[in-house]
Amino acid sequence: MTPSLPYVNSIPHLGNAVCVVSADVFNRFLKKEGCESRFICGTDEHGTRTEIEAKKRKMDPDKYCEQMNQKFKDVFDFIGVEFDHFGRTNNPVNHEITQSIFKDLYDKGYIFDKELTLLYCEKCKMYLADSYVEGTCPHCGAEDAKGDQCDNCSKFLEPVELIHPKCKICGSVPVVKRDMHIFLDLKKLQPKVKKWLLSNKNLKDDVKNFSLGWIKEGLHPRCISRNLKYGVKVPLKGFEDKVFYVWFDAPIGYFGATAEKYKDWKSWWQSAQHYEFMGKDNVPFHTIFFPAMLLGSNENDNKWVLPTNIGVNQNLNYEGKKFSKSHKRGIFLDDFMKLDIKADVLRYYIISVRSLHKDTEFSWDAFLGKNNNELVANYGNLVYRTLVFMSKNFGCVPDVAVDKSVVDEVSEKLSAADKFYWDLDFKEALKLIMEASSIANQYFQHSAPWDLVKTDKDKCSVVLRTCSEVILMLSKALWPIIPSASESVFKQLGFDKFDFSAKIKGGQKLGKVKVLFKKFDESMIDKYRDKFSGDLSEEDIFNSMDLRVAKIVDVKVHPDAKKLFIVDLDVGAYKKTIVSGLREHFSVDDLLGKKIILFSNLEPAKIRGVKSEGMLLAACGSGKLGLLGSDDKIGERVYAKSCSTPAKSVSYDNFSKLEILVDKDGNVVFCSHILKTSRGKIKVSGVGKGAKVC
Ligand code: B3M
Ligand code: ZN
Repeated sequence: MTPSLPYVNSIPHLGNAVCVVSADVFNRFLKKEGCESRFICGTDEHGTRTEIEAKKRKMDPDKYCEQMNQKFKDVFDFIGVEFDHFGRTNNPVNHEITQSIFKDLYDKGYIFDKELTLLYCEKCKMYLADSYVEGTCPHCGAEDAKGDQCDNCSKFLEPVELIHPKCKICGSVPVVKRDMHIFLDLKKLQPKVKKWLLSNKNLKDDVKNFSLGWIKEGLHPRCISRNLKYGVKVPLKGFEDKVFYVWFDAPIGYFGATAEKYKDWKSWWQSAQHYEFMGKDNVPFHTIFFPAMLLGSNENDNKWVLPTNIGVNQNLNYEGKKFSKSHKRGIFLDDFMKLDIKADVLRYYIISVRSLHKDTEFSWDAFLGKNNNELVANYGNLVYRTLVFMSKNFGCVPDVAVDKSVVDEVSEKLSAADKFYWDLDFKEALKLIMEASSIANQYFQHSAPWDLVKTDKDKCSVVLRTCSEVILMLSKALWPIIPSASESVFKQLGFDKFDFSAKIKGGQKLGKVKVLFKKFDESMIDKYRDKFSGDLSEEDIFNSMDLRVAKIVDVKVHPDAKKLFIVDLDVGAYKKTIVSGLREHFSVDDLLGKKIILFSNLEPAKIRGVKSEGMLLAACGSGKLGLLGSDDKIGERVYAKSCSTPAKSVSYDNFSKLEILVDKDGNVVFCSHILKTSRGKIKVSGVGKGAKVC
């Protein structure tokens, strides 16, 4: 069992975590089914990116990877992922296995060399390969295709195929150079891959058809060497200065990581079934490239087992946008560790939105909904109300028979859920388990044990025994998804520890009853949404500002600051007071009665003891200051391109990032749009072209 090996260079975000959590869920499910499994993962460490990141930190690449590898272990551990081993692709045994599989392929004639046209950045002094060169995809026209694959159409690419290539580091246009490289002859291996794909009965139709579609178009030989230092050396005369393409040694890393821990790694990989979990972009590497390598190597008397099935998830986005570390947008697992949210809630959410067919997203509102309406109100509520009531009135699980019809109904749902688990469709499995939980909740509600305890204690015992039985069944079924909560329920039911074979005994003493999940309140969710929304673009900031035509109705001198005025404004529907530093440039009479532009949702601040609730917009240039003004009605909105809903407040820091300038005709311009109200342009006088609104 393997999730794809995450690149070592950035801590996974929630979207990257989907395939790892999915694999953990399936691994736990296999344990429930009594299967022996090995759950292996590790960091994918080679490639240009690692060299650059290590250099930035003045570290040896291997040391840097070792450090990052530990961080990955920590974050995965935090979200309850229990690997049997989490290794590294840069370990000696992986180098060895990679070179030996390469030799198998070489011996059987699946490797050839060829002079290649490459892209070279003269400024960065390096060959541009893989993610270091970007350009337009020749197949689909997407503008940000990488040198080895287009994220939009998933097609494999060679850097020279890119239209308008650019160096990803410095943006310059690379030059073309020629060099000898080695190729894996996928064309020659194609019939074998096709045969395997057709014979695999487990792969989902869309995965299989997608891959067969590639075969139909015809596979092309793929360059598997790179001009880099950090990587697995190519063991071939004349190529000693080259290393393997990261996608050549990375999947072999599944074997390498296993070998780090288990002596019998080879016989395991040559006999056990192999389940793989990954995001959609990684599919062709696992249905074509890696199988081709293994099939070629098998001709040399190996018996590598090819993937039994592949669990594919589509992308998970963040609140409608892409996750971005550089823009501080979205939750990364290291951030998540610092929040007051249980890992089980995140696991539950990931599985409940994990889609095999379409992109989905993490949204804070949906996250709150899943927690409050499903975990708290359904499963959590069932457990808590049953156990609290039972503990108060009976002190143990009553020694009576269960209500068979309810248990049967729940069993039926749970068996159906198991089928979905086997089919790697965990979202559907979870849906059925939660339906089973609803059945029990309704049963509890309709039976009204709080009345029965007074009128018919025997019947009340049956209800509670039945609910306890169902809680045990649900907790076993949910353990793969929310392990900590399930284990806690076991303790609450009076068991020492979690055990799939556990059975309730009549009279069994209960443990300490605890709340499993807490309700999230809106304010916490608002806080987190704000925290992870990322840097705003200038346009976002401008659009979130509330600019209004306002009239100055009173001007007083600040009692404690000679340079400041206290200005009262009429904004139509409301009045505002601001503290302003205009005194150096204007007299009270200059200002009184004037219509100006108020930045009305600027974060309020106390200035020398007086609260200021906004700011007048003025442009300054060449030592002069001009107030922005308008003839329009008091209270009218001022905007640039179009009017949008303003934010609650905008910080001065954000405002100061904006470039709002006066043009040669005296217009005020933001992002080439003139500031205006619905009836006319905003004016400014006394300053010239280039004066900046501040
Ligand atoms: N590291 C790509 C990724 O993290 C790559 C997977 C390797 S699996 C052998 O998405
Ligand atoms: Zn460059």
